[in-house]
Amino acid sequence: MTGPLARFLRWGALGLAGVLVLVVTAAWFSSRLPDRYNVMSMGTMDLGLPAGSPVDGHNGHGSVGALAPGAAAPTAPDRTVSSLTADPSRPAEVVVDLVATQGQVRLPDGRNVEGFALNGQTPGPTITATEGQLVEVRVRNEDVTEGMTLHWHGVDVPNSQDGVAGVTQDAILPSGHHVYRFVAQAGTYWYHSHQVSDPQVRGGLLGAFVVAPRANVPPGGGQQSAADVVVLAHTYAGKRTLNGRAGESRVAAAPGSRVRLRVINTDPGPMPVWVSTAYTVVAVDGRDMHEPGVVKDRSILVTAGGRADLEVTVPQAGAVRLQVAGTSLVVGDGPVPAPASAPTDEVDLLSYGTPAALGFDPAAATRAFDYVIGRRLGFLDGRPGMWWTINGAMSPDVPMFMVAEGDVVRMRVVNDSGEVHPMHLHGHHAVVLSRNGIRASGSPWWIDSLNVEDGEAYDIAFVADNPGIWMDHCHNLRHAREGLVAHLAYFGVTSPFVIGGTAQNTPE
Ligand SMILES: [Cu+2]
Repeated sequence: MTGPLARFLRWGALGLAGVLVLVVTAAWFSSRLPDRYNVMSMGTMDLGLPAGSPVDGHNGHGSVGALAPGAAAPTAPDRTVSSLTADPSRPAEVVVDLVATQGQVRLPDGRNVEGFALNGQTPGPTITATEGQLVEVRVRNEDVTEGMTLHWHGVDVPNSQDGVAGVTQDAILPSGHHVYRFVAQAGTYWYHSHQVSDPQVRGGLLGAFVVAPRANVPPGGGQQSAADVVVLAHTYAGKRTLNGRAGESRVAAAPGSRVRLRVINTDPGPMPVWVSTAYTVVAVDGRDMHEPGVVKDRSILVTAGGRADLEVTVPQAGAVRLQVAGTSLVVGDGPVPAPASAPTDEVDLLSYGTPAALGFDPAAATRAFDYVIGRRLGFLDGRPGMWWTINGAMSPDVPMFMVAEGDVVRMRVVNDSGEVHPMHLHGHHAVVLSRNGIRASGSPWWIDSLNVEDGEAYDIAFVADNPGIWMDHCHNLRHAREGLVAHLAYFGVTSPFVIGGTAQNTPE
């Protein structure tokens, strides 16, 4: 084609291409993060109020500190995360010293892997305490090059003890040390690094944290389990292990005894677990289930980062096999039942157990947030790719969920992203209200880690009773690195720490 029209089209196409280049360059440029920034200066404030409220939170890049005070943004005297501590004058009742190292580690099953250790081992030592005790953990980083921290996954610690580099503390650099202090809550938890957390957690910078109830009050009103076994699942060098052992391992237990198996999923994906005998799910994410029923021939899905306490009775002549795919733990001394494939039925915690009082009224919520997870093409800190979005926006323009102490908060978590996400809210336990519009009908199902499959929508609720700045993120830590991180922030709380900076704080 020749003539004026062809010329026009050629120049037009060139012009369009130019505009496109400009748009893409602008998107790339604006996605780049500064070398150091305060987490509170990023994101989009979300006040969780009905649209059209006098103070509407969706105001773009505004710094949260600059929020105009109003009915929805109470003026509390500013305090920093560092001021939110356990009673500093109270002596510790449990003191643990941990030394973090990097390099080759020997697993309990004899394999050598490249990774991280605490006191020379991975998983790190199991820390045990009794409810109400003040726990003090003194950490020294011997040679973890990029620095490290410890986060107490599922424990609703005071904010300064949350272990998130750049938000609640600086990363502990090589030859540095740090002390964590908090009051123990009963239940099954774990601890792990929250600095460069994807490779450090994969590499085994983690351990179990188990807190026995204060009195001999058994969960669900039954008898106290006679024995207590930690079952920490972690994949090292491509092989799933239980307590660091691949294949089959064994723990002793008397015939007829009741054993509480505290299953902890430290891997990035959901983990179905099944047992050769009948069992009850006595607790999930450190919270007792109310009147849990006996289940048989059903698996239970343990959310990535989540925990499930299963109670079994060791047969008079025989043993119990707990299985996670090809790896299993045999409990008892008798003949071992053969491994079995996963049952097709699954325990549904939405209707498991019986209802009980929540201690608050979700219908009286003072704030309601959406946490809608999607995925699209764009730039993340200058890198092009398919990245996660939260409420349509990509990191760092993701919501900062703003609350005041005492608020009753509802959150709708929607996954429209094509992949499963284990969503983990720090510092709080939320109760599940519904899944895909179906109301929860069983025991109160308290979670700190929630498996949200693609296409699912969960309604959850919690009381804002632990002031601070708290991560609310995907615990597939690679996804967190890819931008699936938001924060829950209390009005009036500030952080003196920065992402980046001299400590190279990199919480994801
Ligand atoms: Cu995810």
